[in-house]
Amino acid sequence: MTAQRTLVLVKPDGVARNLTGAILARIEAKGYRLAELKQVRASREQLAAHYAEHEGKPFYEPLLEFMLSGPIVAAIFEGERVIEGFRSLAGTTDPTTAAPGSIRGDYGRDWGQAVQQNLVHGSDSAESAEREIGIWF
Ligand code: IDP
Ligand code: MG
Repeated sequence: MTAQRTLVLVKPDGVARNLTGAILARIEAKGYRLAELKQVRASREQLAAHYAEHEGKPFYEPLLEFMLSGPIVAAIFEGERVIEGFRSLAGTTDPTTAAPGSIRGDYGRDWGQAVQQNLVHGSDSAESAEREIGIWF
């Protein structure tokens, strides 16, 4: 069996704050292999596909606007249980209360639109990972 894959996005806040290298370094340091990497400007269509599960929620439109606001770095990382391993490194969704030591806990906070600017995305299941990798690569 090939090692598990996950899609990681460094969101526009992470790129704008020059945290891309620091974030990728944490994932590599945990032992996951960087398989693909690129910087992109997302299209609305890509984001609508990526965030389809959230369509209709109050934060959906502002989330798309945020994700369109600047470059994103997309990566594929590989390794045993990398999906849950990266979600643990990222920390919980709300950066204000994400555990210190996690990416969101160490670098994130509420900048005015609570929860939204939380630096990273990581796939939440093997099915999501394959679907999302198809959107970005
Ligand atoms: P996750 O990124 O931890 O998997 P999801 O619930 O899948 O969290 O939400 C997707 C993204 O939508 C979050 O990472 C965050 O940027 C944004 N988001 C989630 N909940 C809220 C909210 O209540 N207000 C504003 N933005 C939110
Ligand atoms: Mg999610």
